[in-house]
Amino acid sequence: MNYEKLSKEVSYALRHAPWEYELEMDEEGWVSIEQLLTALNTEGRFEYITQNDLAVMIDKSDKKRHEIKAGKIRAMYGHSIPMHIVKEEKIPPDKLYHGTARRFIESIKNNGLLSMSRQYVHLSADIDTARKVGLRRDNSPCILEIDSKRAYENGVKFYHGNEKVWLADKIPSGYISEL
Ligand code: HQG
Repeated sequence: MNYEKLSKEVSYALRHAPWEYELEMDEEGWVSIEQLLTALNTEGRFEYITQNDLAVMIDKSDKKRHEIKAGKIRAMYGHSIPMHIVKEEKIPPDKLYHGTARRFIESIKNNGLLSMSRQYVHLSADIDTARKVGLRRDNSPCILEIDSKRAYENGVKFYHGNEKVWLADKIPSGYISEL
């Protein structure tokens, strides 16, 4: 089984296009594993996929992107679908980080960090993770430090993604500095 390819397709289904797979998603992003397996196995792009394959996929992945609970599966972050996915609000650590391309810095300084095509701004718990995120878009990414303590105290909401990924609403530029 190509678990990386499977993870990409499951992320696509759960973050961006559940309707293409006829999935009923609840407001926290959960879908029935049975529905997902039926769609994937009907499509026939993979060998026959079982619930255990989904568990192995999550286990082998470099990042914790999905979670399984009580016969359901969901993406932990990354959503772009029109239906709002409710995330658990959480008090952030004092500092968070965001790795991005140098070409976006000017706009981020002017407009703050925006969620762009996703539902939330994505932040990293540590600099190393932020650098990896930034490397997706720039060979020499820029790492931004977010004064999340002050932002939180002033009413910016933060949410749990996974142990490395934090989510937030718009971060105004006054809380952002370049490392
Ligand atoms: C940028 C991956 C101009 C922002 C990663 C980013 C992450 C602005 C891009 C997760 C802006 C959006 C999310 C502004 C933000 N002007 N550009 N005002 N505000 N941007 O992919 O954070 O492997 O939606 O800097 O590792 O890069 O898929 O967000 O460059 O955890 O599991 O707009 O996706 O995880 O890009 O990445 P994205 P992201 P997976």
